[in-house]
Amino acid sequence: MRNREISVGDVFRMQHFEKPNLGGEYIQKHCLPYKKSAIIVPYRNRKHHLHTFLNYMHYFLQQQHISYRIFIVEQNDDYSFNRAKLLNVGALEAVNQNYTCLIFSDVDLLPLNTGNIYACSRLPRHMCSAIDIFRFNLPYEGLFGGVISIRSDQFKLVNGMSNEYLGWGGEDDDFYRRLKHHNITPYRFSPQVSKYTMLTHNKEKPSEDRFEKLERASDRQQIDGLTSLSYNHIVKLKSLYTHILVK
Ligand code: NGS
Repeated sequence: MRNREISVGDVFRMQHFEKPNLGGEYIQKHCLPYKKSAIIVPYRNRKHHLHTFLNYMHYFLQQQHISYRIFIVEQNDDYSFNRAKLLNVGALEAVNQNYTCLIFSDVDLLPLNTGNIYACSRLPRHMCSAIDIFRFNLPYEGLFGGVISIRSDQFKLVNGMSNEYLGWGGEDDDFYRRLKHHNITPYRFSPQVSKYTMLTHNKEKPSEDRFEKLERASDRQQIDGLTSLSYNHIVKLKSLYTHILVK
């Protein structure tokens, strides 16, 4: 496969893709998959983005000749959005279905280079270092949010993400610290390959206690994460994705 850059205009054009299996699973027909990628998306209340994301991502991922399934993990209450907890839930569901490669993606981020492979390697990867709204510049070196890949064994090793970040900001920095604590340093592909476009939306108000939580991040690592995760959920198989509704 040759790397190909996709123009932002083409992102919004309806592109052809093969119909995935019910639940948004796509299995390569011409080679047995060695590994399958779980694309896990925390979600609430952004129907328009979801529609664009699903149609574009199936098209994009199928260019990469990988096997994958898209999981949409939706928060079904009016409390502040808990992005990291939704990712923990999605990861557990994916692991239960034998996925060993986890790709966490926000619903508003669309990759523009087919060389940005949605698969896992030895180290976790920050996949979206060059986003158009930041003029394709990385805001800071330790940024580990937006779209990342990580193997499920590494995710379990660091006890997943913290469940305690309500509202916008900080949970990804906390996760980065967990990895560093275990001497795992994420890496990046070149900015050219890591190009994304972000779908437009109003900026959310940052949560007020995120810095306070971050300060005590390492104290909580053992007790706050996959080991303390409790939730109720319903799983439904939709034509383009597996829907996990979480309370
Ligand atoms: C940091 C946030 C991160 C966030 C990053 C990029 O300031 O959670 O900005 O945000 N950390 C804290 O607030 C402690 S972005 O510019 O992409 O909207 O991911």
